Amino acid sequence: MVPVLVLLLAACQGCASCYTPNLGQNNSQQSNQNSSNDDGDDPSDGAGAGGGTGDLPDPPPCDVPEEEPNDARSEAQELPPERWACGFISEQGDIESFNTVAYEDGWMTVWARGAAFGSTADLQVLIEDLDDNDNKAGQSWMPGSTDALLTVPVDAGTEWLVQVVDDQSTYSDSHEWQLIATIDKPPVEWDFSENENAGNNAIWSGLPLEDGDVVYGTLERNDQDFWTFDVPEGRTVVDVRVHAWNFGSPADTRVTLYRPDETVERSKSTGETSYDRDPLIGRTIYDAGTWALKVDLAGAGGSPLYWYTVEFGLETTAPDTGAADAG
Ligand SMILES: [Ca+2]
Ligand SMILES: [Ca+2]
Ligand SMILES: [Ca+2]
Ligand SMILES: [Ca+2]
Repeated sequence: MVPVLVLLLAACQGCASCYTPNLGQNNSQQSNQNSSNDDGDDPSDGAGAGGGTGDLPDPPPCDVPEEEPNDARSEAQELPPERWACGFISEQGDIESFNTVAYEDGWMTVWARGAAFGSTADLQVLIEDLDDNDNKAGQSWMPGSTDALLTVPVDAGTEWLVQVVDDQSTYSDSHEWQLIATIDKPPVEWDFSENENAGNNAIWSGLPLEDGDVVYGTLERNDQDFWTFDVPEGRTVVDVRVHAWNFGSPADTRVTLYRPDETVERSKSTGETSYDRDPLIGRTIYDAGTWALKVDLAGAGGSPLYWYTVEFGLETTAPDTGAADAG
């Protein structure tokens, strides 16, 4: 489901009705009372609407409606995997707290949604491993949407605190939200992972990259991950493409290219637009030798949940271009 969710979200930023989960279909309280109304009124004229149910509120539109107070972690409600919770950011500083369990190894997606049904909330979601308070992340996702989504690697049996807040600290009776946690396969693929044990915080100690490699790493607080690559004589085009934020990682990353003399060739924290937080670098370079590529965080945070991949490309053309014209 994760790739499907991501694709659906990515395909329709800002649209009003991209994904319509099966909400509330099991609520048996709905509408059966009206059958006792045998006065012959045209049922479509609406004149007697609601008359049979008195002051009863609408049935909750989800499996786990919030039960205030739920602000404190000690008040967290249980949220089973694959079930929707729902409620309202209804007062200043309102926090909605849930506990969920990763029932298998995989990647957990936590999605707080509101945009598709006209919520006025700008949602932010926060997660924290209940056994390791440093293993936490938050995100107010994504450009073009007021929803929030996190996709992070989790181990089977880990228990998580999941909280929803309004990113702007506003509230109202139209700050409605819905929340789900699911486990699925990783949203990206890679060839090999970083090796922190080899000391990749130092410039020349990172693993070597070759054309076509896709590599994976995570960014703890104050972490930096170096990789190296060899540039032959000639004209070389280097392509670096990070996948993180756009696939639900909390990591807002930055990429820096270092020349063989350790000076900076290029540093970038955005993609094709300034709103794209996944860096993209396409650069023509001429200095032969061993180069370094650094990935670190442009934004705050850092934990084992702050994952990224780098797609690396390196293409060199012959060093003697122009020689034919000389003769
Ligand atoms: Ca609430
Ligand atoms: Ca609350
Ligand atoms: Ca790392
Ligand atoms: Ca590192």
